Amino acid sequence: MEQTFIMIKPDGVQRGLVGEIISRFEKKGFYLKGLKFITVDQSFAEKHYADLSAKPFFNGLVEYIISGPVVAMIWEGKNVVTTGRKIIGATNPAESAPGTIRGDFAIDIGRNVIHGSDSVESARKEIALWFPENQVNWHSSLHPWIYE
Ligand code: 3AN
Repeated sequence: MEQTFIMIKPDGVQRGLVGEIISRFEKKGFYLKGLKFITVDQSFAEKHYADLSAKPFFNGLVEYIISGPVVAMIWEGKNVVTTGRKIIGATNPAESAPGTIRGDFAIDIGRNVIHGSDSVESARKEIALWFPENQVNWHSSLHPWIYE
């Protein structure tokens, strides 16, 4: 089944939003397949954001991501990449709808609380980068109550 990479950024951790964010993905019916609480270094952050290396905000973005611990997660479920992005909301919190994570908890684009993969292909790459040791294999008993 489809998987996505979700990361609660240092501001989300510092502001005590970890439980709230995990809860939103759990309540939707997605399965948590991997989770780690880590502080990454500069070269790792530059790899994660390699696609944005030409952007003027790149250095600030890397500094922000390495400024404290993050919660890195793998979530699984039907259409989880696209639906996960909807739960998160638009990149710029000024444009993210109320009810989304960024719409409810963020103001500034450079402090937007959470990251979610933007395609199945980037999810695959990000999961390989953040979880090189692979993931715990388990099946949730919720399955028959969530899917037809
Ligand atoms: P998303 O995280 O919604 O996929 P991307 O991939 O375009 O958005 O941007 C990655 C991260 O870069 C964003 N989460 C945000 O923190 C930061 N970012 C994007 N655009 C800007 C900007 N104009 N100024 C500062 N930071 C930005």
